[in-house]
Amino acid sequence: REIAYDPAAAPPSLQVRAAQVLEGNWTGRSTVPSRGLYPHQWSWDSAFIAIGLRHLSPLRAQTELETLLAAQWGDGRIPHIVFNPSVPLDAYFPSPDFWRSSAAGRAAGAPRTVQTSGIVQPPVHALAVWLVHLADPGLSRARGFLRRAYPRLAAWHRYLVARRDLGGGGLVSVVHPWEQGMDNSPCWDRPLSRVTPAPARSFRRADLDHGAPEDRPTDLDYGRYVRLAADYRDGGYADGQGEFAVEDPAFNALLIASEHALARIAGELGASGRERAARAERLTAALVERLWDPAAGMFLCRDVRAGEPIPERGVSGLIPLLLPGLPRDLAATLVRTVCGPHFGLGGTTRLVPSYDLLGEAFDAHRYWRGPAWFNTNWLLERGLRLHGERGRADALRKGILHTAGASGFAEYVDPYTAQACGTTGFGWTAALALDLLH
Ligand code: 9YW
Repeated sequence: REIAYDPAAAPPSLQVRAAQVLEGNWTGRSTVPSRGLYPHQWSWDSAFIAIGLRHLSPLRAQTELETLLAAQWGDGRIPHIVFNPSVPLDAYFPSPDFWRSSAAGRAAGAPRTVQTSGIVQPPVHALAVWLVHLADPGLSRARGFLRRAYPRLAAWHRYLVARRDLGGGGLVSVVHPWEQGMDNSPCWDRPLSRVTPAPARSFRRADLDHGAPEDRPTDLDYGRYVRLAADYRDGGYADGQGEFAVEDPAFNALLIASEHALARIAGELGASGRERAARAERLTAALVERLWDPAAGMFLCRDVRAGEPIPERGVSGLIPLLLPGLPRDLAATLVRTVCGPHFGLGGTTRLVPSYDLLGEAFDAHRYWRGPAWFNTNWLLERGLRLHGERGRADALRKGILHTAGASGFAEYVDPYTAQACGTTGFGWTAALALDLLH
C-alpha cells in the first residue's frame, strides 16, 4: 500500500522550531528573552540572541545590537535593560519608574528618549558584533555596521576598565548580582548578607506571575536586590560607593574575549588592534593572579569589600576556559574540574550545572543555584573546542541541542533530569541552539 507523503505531518526540525521562537520574541527592533516573564530588551540576552539570529537574518542580528547600543549612556555604560514603552509598567519589576534613568542618571549621561535600567550586564557585545559581522561581511560593510559599533564598544570597555576597577587590581567589579547575570548564585550569599533588605511591602514582584516560586529567587533575595539598586540610583549611578562589589571570573573573561574581538574589529577597520590584544593579555594575567584558586581547580569570585575570595564553586569560575591566552595547565585543570564530581559533565550530568553539585546550597531547580543554563554551556562548549577537547565539546554540543529541543527551549533545566524549569520559548536558548546547528 502506498503511503501518501504529508509534509504537514512531519514534525518541524529543531532549526525550524528555534527560528519560530526567535520570530515570536522579535518586536521589530530587538528580541525579548521571553514574551511573558521578560518583556523588554536585556543586554547580554541580546548579544547571545544576535549570535544565533545571524544565521537566520544578518540584518536583524545587526539591528538587535544597534538597538541596544543606541541606549548607551554618555559615560559608556550599556544598560542591562532597555524598556519597551508600549509594555505596561506592572508587567516587569523593577520597571522604568523604579530606575528613573533619565532623571537619576542624568549626571552619568543616561539617554533622554529611552528608559533603561542603570546597572550593566556582562560585556559579550563586541564578541557578538564580530560574529554577526562574519555572518555577512558584505552587508556589514555596506551598512557601516562595524564602523558605527566600534566607538560605542570601545567606550563601553573604557567605562568598565576606568570606573569599575573597584579592587584596584586591574579587574572589573560588578556592583549588583543582576549585573553578573546569575542573579541568585550562592556566590553572592556572603556579600549579600551584609545588605539590609528593602521591606517586602515596598515593592511587588512581577516574576511570580509567570514562574513557580520554587524555581525563582526568594523574597529575601529580592529585598536585597532592591536595596542595592535603589542605593545606586539614589547616588546618581556614580560608581565606587556601594556595599556590594565583586570581581567575577565570567564577567571579566567575557570582557577579555570581547577585547580580543575588538582587536579584530579594529583590524578590519584598518586600525591596529595591537594595543587591544595587549590589554586582553594584561587582563588575563590579572584574572589568573587575583581569581585562580589552585585548591579548587577553578576560578573563584572575590569579595572586594571584604578583601577575600568567596569559597563557592559557581559555573562562572569555569567560563575563563573560553580564553585563548589561558595558561595551558590552567585550561587542563579547568577541563578536569568540569568533568569531575562538582560539575559532573560526561558523568552524572549532561549539561554543566550553574553551581557545585556537592555544594551545601545546591538546588536542582532554583534558578542559578544548580540548574543548567544554555548560555554558560554554549560558552563552555566553545572553550572545550578551543583547547582541543573535541570529543567532550561534541558531546556537550549534542547534549545542548537535545535538551534545548526536548525542553521547549527552556530558560534552564534540572542538570540531572533535564526537566524544564522557569519559562519556555526562551530567546538565548533558541538562538544558541541555532548557532550550534551551523
Ligand atoms: C530577572 C533576562 C534575564 C537574564 C539574567 C537572568 C534573569 C532578570 O533574566 O534576570 O528578573 O531575574 O538571571 O541573566 O539576562 O533573560
